[in-house]
Amino acid sequence: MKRIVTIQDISCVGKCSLTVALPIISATGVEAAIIPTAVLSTHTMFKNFTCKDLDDQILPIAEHWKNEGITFDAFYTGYLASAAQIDKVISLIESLKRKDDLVIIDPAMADNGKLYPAFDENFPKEMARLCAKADIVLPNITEACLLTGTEYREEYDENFAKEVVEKLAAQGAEKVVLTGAQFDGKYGVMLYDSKTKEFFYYNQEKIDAAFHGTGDIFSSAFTGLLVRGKSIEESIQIAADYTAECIRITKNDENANWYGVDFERAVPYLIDRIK
Ligand code: PXL
Repeated sequence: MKRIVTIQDISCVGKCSLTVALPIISATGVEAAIIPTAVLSTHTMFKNFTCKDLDDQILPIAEHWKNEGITFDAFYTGYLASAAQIDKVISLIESLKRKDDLVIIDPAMADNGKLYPAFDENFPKEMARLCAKADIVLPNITEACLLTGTEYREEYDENFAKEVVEKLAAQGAEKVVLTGAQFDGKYGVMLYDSKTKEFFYYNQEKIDAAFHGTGDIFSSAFTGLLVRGKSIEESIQIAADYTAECIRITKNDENANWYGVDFERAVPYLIDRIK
């Protein structure tokens, strides 16, 4: 059985980061090991959330695993609690990664032109150092702009999206998967492979609704599918369709929570698509 270690926070309520990564990776038929970067009472879109940084656990956990000979097919990182965690996560990957293991980085730090509340302006520069180590980096357009020092635009065209992903790849990542790529009346996911210099675009129907945690749902499904053995293009398509299905279900349920999507109800859809 393949095994992923995912490194991100545990928001006790909020349906994001580890509370979605664990069930979704499991649903893809891949083992999910974790390192919680912090424990929060809720995600940071709630007011007055608590946060305990688990920074001092990252390296001791890595050392124990190294001594036990524990290996992973992929290292998948999401929301990190502070800039100080970046070097620790880089050390962990350098210490445990074997030649063919995948490094997948979701620079979960911003959306809609704005950094998440817990981060200062220095954070994207630090996150860019981690993204430089990635086989695949999974930003939205806000994150791609912040990581490359590009001025954010609410509206942009295909050339702008291509330029930003090329710039990000030039900083070190081999492939860039830009989520929520919206231009020229289209909405979808753009893949750039810096080795072949090729682009792939998966066009989706745009659903008129925005929910927290959908980036984590896409990234978790994508990573599970890829490690399970799907091609990168197929992993993008199924993960994007699954995320859309989660949004559709949530939008159509007037009793759904405001703080996240009902990804649980679409798990059968995801499993059906894997068969
Ligand atoms: O979904 C990204 C995310 C993860 N973790 C925490 C967050 C957010 C987005 O707001 O606040 C704690």
